Amino acid sequence: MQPIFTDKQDFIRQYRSVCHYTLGKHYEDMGDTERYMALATLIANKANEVKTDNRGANRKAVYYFSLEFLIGPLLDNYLLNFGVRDLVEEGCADLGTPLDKLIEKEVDPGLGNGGLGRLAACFLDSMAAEGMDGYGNGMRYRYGLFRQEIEGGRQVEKTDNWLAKGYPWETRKPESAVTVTFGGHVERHEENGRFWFTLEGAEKIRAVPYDVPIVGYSGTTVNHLRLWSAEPYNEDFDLEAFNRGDYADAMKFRSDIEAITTILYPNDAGEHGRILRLKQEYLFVSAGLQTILRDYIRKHIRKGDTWEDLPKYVAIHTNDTHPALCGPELMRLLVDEQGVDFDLAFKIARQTISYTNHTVMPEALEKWSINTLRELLPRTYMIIEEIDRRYREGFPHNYDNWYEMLRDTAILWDGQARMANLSVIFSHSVNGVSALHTNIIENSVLKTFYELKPELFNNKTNGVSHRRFLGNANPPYARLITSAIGVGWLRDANQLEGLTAYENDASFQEEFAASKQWCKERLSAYIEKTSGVQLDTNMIFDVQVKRFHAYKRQLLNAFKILDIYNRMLDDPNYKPEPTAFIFSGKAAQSYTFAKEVIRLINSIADVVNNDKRVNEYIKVAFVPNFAVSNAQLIYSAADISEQISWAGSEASGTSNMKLQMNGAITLGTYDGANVEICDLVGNDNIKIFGLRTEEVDELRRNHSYWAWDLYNADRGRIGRLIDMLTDGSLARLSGNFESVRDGLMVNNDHDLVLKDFYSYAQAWAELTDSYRADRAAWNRSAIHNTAKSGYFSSDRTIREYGEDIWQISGSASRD
Ligand code: 26V
Repeated sequence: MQPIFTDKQDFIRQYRSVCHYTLGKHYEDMGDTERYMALATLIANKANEVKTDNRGANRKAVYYFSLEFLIGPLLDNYLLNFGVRDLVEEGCADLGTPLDKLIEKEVDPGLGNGGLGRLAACFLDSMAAEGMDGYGNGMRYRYGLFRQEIEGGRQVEKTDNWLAKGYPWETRKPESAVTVTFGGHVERHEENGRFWFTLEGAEKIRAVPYDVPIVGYSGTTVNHLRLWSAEPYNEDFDLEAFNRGDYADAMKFRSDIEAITTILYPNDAGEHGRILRLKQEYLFVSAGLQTILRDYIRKHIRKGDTWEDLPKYVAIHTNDTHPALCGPELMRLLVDEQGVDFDLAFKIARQTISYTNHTVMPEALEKWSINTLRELLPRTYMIIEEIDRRYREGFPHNYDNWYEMLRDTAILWDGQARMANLSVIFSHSVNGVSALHTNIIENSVLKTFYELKPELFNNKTNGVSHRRFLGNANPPYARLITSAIGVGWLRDANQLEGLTAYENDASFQEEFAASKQWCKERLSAYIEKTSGVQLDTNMIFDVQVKRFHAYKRQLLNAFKILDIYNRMLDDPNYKPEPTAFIFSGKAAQSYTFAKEVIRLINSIADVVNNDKRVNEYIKVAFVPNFAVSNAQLIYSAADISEQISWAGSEASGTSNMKLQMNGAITLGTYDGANVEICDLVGNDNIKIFGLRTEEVDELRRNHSYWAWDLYNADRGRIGRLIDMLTDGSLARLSGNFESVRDGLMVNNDHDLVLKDFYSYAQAWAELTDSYRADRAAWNRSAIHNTAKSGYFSSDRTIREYGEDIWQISGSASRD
């Protein structure tokens, strides 16, 4: 692979020339945003030039279908992957604006909610790094997930107009547009005993793709992420209405259609806009599949392969149930448009499609009303109905409880289509995202399917892009690691294991501490700018950053802080190890409880940070608008990683992995991938607390937990925390917290916040005591955490998907 720039001078010359021909200006006449735009355009052009058409047509490709891709800023990552980061940094410094200043100008597209969307982006990075033909298929939302501002402690949602200045990484591909239809009715035709179906009178929509190049590490493989945008099928609008002055009427056709790709639905969005959400799911599924089949005809059918060969060349992966219509839609295209026999089409679909489940929360399992499906997608629904009918017909009756088993697994039941069941029935592989989670789906969420077909199920423990979340996010630590073990860890994260040889090295420990200090200073400057809170960088940085959700228990963390506060006020001799508690994350607009927890944390911050009696010891900061870009600043600066969901609730978690990589010690429950972190780093290098999954299950089965018992038994501590929610102690900023109190005391503390409280408070005290007692030991443990984090590179995860599910291996050599 030729380097994209031969040297610094070559880079400067090409950069200047892009300034000139794309923006029509000299570098010297541009502001920083324009300079960023020109640099991003230059790198995007380089990526598009590599765009890997150098592969044989006979290689298998995987298409990763996801409604969410949280790709984050790309420039810094692509410079690293192309191996020109240092050279470009020097070139930019020579020219005038330092690279860091340009990187700050990049938008961070909010095309996802949280872990699921970021995982999809990490997978794109790893597929390209591993040299796989791996493509993303998703949606180009006009507005990303809302921008979060905090006013009076409350989350306020503002539109995220990420495309306002244009997006230099995307290329519109009108020549690859396809037609997607909604509504209409199905007509049956028959000729010589053969029959077929057509869809009549449907509304046509034009789906136009925008491609974003995905640059793999070393720059040899460049794949793409294809994002679909909905546009009118034709522009024959009502000229008469327009001429009458009824502009809104004349243009209504346009806004109805464009609505499909206008916004990203927030997780836990409630009932609003459900039909629009279903249209989104169908649009990117149908458009993506049409593209795949069109390519397959060109590359394979014309050369003599048959449709039966499709699974040899194509794997389609569905990220949760959002793309679940892939199965029936692929069948529709094969049967109606390519004349493939129904049974064969089903077989092809199953061999091609695989599915990952990402949650055990019952409210997140998608269901659609049969009436809605039938009306919106008459022909695709017909196929679902036929597959469901055959499933029932062929269901084994040799089980005593066959009826219950059928009820659990059929696609259609009680007027609803259950998308998880649809996904399982149309897939050859179903996986969970951590060992514990896979266990739970096998033994409860999808239990009956597991009984019927255990061979379908497998685990793929999540991973994260170590290049982005360590290499880009933590420059001083990345340099230190490279100076110790060489640069090979960027390609092969397992090489981080080599750091175990340095764990006990005093000077390495000191340099690690210095890199942490640098990151803390960078973060505290950011926090001061964005939330006005000043943090002392000598404090422990204790971090909980993720979506706000009851099961993730930010409330437990908030109670711990209040408890430390109370104890300090009661006992002037009690001095905790100075700690900054840092929170960040969004709550869904309609998720009242989660939003109240955000307001609570900001109210606690208001009280604690303004109380001179305590604020040399404890500080609380809420970082607004959590996104990939500020996440990178936070992970790298953390000492303690809070992973405190109740056991059995968090499918995997991925911030736990990103924080571990950066040398933070996990304070967590035995949940999700925390279990595997614990196995890898050993009990001495993690702090586990709280009920185990089996204990939670048992307590829920026996109804043996009564929150009021804890309140009454400990009025002075637990009771006091509850009372503070409503007695005005925290009300100064924006009032009391009645609904939070009700969640605990009226709904009997569903998320076991009070139940796990003592164990948690004690674990925190022990962990921070150990920080105070022996800093060298702490640093050793932190370095050990990094050394053992190679397993959590998404490169490893992707290799496992490739081998076990997709039957694809990458071309990247692992030297
Ligand atoms: C559900 C819905 C429902 C309605 C509208 C939008 C929407 C968007 C997403 C979801 C499901 C979210 C599931 C999810 O995010 N799971 C997370 O996946 C991570 C990657 O596997 C994992 O680390 C987290 O533990 C898991 O919560």
